[in-house]
Amino acid sequence: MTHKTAWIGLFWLVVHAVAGQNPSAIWYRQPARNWNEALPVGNGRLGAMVFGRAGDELIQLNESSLWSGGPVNPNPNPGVAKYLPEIREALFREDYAAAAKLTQKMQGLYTEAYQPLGDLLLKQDFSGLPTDYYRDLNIKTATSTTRFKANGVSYTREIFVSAPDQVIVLRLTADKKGTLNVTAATRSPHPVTKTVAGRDELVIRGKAPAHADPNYVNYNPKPVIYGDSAGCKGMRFDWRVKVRSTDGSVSADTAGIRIQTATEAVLLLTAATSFNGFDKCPDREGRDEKQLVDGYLKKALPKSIDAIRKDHIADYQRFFNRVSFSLANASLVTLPMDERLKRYAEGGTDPELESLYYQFGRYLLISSSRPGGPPANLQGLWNPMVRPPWSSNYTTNINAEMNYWPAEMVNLSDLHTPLLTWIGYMAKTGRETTKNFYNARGWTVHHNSDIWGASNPVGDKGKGSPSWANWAMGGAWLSQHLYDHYLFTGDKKYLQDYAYPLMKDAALFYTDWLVEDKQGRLVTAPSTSPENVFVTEQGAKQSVSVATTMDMGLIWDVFSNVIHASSQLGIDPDFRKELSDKKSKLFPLQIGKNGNLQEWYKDWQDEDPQHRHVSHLYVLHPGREISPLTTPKFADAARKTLEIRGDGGTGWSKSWKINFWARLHDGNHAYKLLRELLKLTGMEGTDYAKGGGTYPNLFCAHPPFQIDGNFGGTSGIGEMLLQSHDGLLNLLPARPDVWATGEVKGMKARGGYELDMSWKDGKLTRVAVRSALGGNCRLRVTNALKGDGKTALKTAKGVNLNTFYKLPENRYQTTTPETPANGVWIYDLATEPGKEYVLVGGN
Ligand code: FUC
Repeated sequence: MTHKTAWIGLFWLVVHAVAGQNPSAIWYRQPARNWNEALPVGNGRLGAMVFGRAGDELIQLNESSLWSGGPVNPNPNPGVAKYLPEIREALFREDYAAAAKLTQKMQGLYTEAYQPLGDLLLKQDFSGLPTDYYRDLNIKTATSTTRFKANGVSYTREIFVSAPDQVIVLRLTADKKGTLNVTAATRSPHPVTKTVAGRDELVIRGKAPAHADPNYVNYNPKPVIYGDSAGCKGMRFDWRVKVRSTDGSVSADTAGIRIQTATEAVLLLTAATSFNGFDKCPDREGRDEKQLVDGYLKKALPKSIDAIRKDHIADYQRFFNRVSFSLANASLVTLPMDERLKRYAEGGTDPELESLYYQFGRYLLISSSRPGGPPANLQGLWNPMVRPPWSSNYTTNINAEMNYWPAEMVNLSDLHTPLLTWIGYMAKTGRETTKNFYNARGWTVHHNSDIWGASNPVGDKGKGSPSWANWAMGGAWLSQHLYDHYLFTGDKKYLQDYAYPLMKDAALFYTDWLVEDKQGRLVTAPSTSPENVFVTEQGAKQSVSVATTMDMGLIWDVFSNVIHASSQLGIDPDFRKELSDKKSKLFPLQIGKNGNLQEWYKDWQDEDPQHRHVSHLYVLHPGREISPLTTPKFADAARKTLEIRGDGGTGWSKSWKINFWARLHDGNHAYKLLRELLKLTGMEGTDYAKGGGTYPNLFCAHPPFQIDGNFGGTSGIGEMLLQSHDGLLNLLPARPDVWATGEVKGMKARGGYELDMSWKDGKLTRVAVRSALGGNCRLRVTNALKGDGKTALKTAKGVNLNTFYKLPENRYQTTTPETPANGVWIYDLATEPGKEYVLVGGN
């Protein structure tokens, strides 16, 4: 070995060692063998999955507004409202089969599907196999790097997606002058035209399908349709690949751009679509996508790569750096991620993997959900398929909301806004839906939506199962997001001008949707418990009945929130009174013969007692009707329900269960499920290929990949560390024993509080509370704290006067959150806006 190769060898060792030590790097020793090993980068709008292959690199690309279809048909199945009285009649004579048949008639069309843009392919010819291979995703800088050695040259590829400059930047370098020879080609799953601009730019133009069937619909001869004779549907896109700079020679034809004898090359990629809003024909009324792309390139091209990178990192870190989280203890940080997950699944200790997973959820939200764009969909931003699983759309019976559970608490409130904005669009189509399908006022969304704000019950006019298609509760669940954003930020203007009118109109729908049963209780009919099936006394398997627990819980929630919001705003006293009256007449929560919280109207058996949906526990999480601090008897019943449901389940189901157990203050059980969520799956040649868990790239496996499980996992960890939904701030309410020592900084709580917490050997040692809105900050902790001299802590007494912590009327409440308990300290801290308070404990 010459001195030189020895030095290069040492250099690689150092690079690897340093990268391996970096707790923010997700790294590997080999390229991705499939999509679930590729690494996601994105700026909310433009996304890429980087495979990191040496000789034939594949970078799969997305643009967040590229969907099939066009504006919804507001009345796709006219006249079906006439079935509603018949359905109710059948339900009240307990003829569930007849009710289900009629309910199925009340269906509209399926949603459209999120579309891929295409692939960038980089070809480099080498003799022999590359060595010294390394690739990573650094979530501290939102950059992915691939390095390898071939023909005695070290090549590096760096890729990041800039939000300030709206371009994907790809920088290719060789460590020996003139040894970079590469061809960049493109392909798209859609029909496109390719042209060359100048000698260094590819222009790819095409159209998304006018319609794409969901992947589970298989009865149409043409499931994907391109072209719309009306000139409305079929979104146009314009995608460019341009060599920004290189010291080599460049030539291009439609087969690709060739860069030769270079040492460095910087490629800029960007794209735009003609999407012009949920209610505009993307073709005829579309935006000028060419002009948009030209604008992005014009702005980015004069900037140096260092300037683009600097602005990208600053932009990304203004979100990412708001929160830090670390757990003490030995970890497997020096291993590549696939190896690390494997060791973890075998029982290895890796607290840094757990904190990284939490931060990875934040990374994904920052990368897939930016104001102005559509919300993160079922796969966030990343999808290679024209007919992706479940259309990669918004499933509102759990998945779309789960994506945004962490947003407020992980200090990314501003990235919640894409969902909040789209709720407004869904409400617009939703008003037509309630009128046309039910002759009702207000709005709602059924279990599926898309970029067009679809809200009708899907099912293709009678072909879908009512167990999922006819669930009319999306408006209630989404309204919780509208209100939580207010509770965390205290933004009254937003509440008054935007959120409250939408929440009020959602509640209005439910005032029409509820009917009285024979005993005068208010019930929903028809009613389902997402996607579950019950077994009647006669042994029949049915899904449509009356007043499921989830329905009642969701209506309790939206009514409670509208009551609170209207009193905060000092408006609508009559409506408030109506909602209060109706709330007190809602069909009650029931405890079943097994001590569980009942899912159904009657104490029926489930067809599948371990069904992945645990919809009736909505009241525990993300709802707040049940809590160990206010309704202990019902919290015990919820626990029993979870025990019966079991710990199994798909990715998102396990994530939800982490949140449930955290809300039951059982950190060890939540932690057990977190470990299971992180179970490596989908690896070729291992035993981990069964069931849900985590892919080598840290994406959550339903399977297939759904991003909800990632976000639900981050939210679950958040709920283990801090809760603020039931009358006070509960610090470390579900800390597992193994997280004995740690620190989290920058978490948010309702009422505009931001918290830092450090703990050692299970005891809080330092808490910093930053108050944005002032008011009484009531803290529940499990060891004594005292002010640091300037700060006065008082033992909490009476009702918390902070209005953000006012508990709704709750007929199941038997105790108050401030009730003294063994091993618990509850303090009041008077806060002023803009001030920080430091509390110390532990001695
Ligand atoms: C619901 C779930 C499925 C899947 C789909 C996207 O229908 O029941 O498991 O997550 O949404």
